[in-house]
Amino acid sequence: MTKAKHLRTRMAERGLVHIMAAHSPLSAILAEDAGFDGLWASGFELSALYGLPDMSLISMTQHLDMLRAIAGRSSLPIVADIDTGYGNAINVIHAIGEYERAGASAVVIEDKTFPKVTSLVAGGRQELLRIEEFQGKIEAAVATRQDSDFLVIARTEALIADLGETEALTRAAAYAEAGADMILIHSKKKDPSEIESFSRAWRETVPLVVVPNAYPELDAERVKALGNIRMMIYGNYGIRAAVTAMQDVFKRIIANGGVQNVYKDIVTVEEIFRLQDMATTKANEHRYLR
Ligand code: SPV
Ligand code: MG
Repeated sequence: MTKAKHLRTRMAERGLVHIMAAHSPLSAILAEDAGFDGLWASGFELSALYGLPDMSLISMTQHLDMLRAIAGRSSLPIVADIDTGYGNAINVIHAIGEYERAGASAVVIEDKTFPKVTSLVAGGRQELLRIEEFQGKIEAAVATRQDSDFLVIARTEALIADLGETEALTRAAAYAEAGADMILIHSKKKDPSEIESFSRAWRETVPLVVVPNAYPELDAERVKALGNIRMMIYGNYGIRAAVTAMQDVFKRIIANGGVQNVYKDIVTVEEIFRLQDMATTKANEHRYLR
């Protein structure tokens, strides 16, 4: 069974899958250990890893390189965040081939113009494509995929752009008509009211995806009660967790003039060896180095 088929099966069986953001193979290994159903190859997280804002500054090649490295160290399906698809429908055709070959099981394409501006920043310049143009991009993605289980997820930024629920519903329905397997509805509101209202108003059979970054209190129980959301993506939690831990430890080392206090609060080197699968390398050394 392909990873894409596995992801679809899991959604059908469990009703809801939990997808964790990964910005590196190591964060992917940690997400798999923790029990997530899949990985989100997040543009925001990779941009932050490079110390850059998430504004189409990271190239497709950089994102693909990281996705390949992640796919090489994790058995989980990967949902690739391909932003606007790197241009028009022709760029999308190229991107789908590249991402499928790199090991992605799904892509999310958003209806913003290129270059995009990250969704949650205050006062962000949020410009949307014409509906017909974005439908062409979705149709191109669907027609290009080789594996029919590979998911094409259309993301509307209508609520992010303050265009209101009616526009969001119109766009989502148009993208479903163009062949999208799922609709990602994004919101920057601090509470989930916009998402819950959209979900209740959504009458199509195409299921929804949410990213509870701005509205953290929308948990799995509330999502399940809505009935048409099949995927939750924890969009920036990997990089925020890493930053929290590093900021704390780095500050304490400076404050304490050494590592004499922090060493017991961080994982051992042996734990890193485990994550690196050092045991296999040791066994290979024993077997092959003569
Ligand atoms: C990402 O993780 O790159 C996302 C989610 O697209 S958000 O940053 O909240 O828009
Ligand atoms: Mg993104």
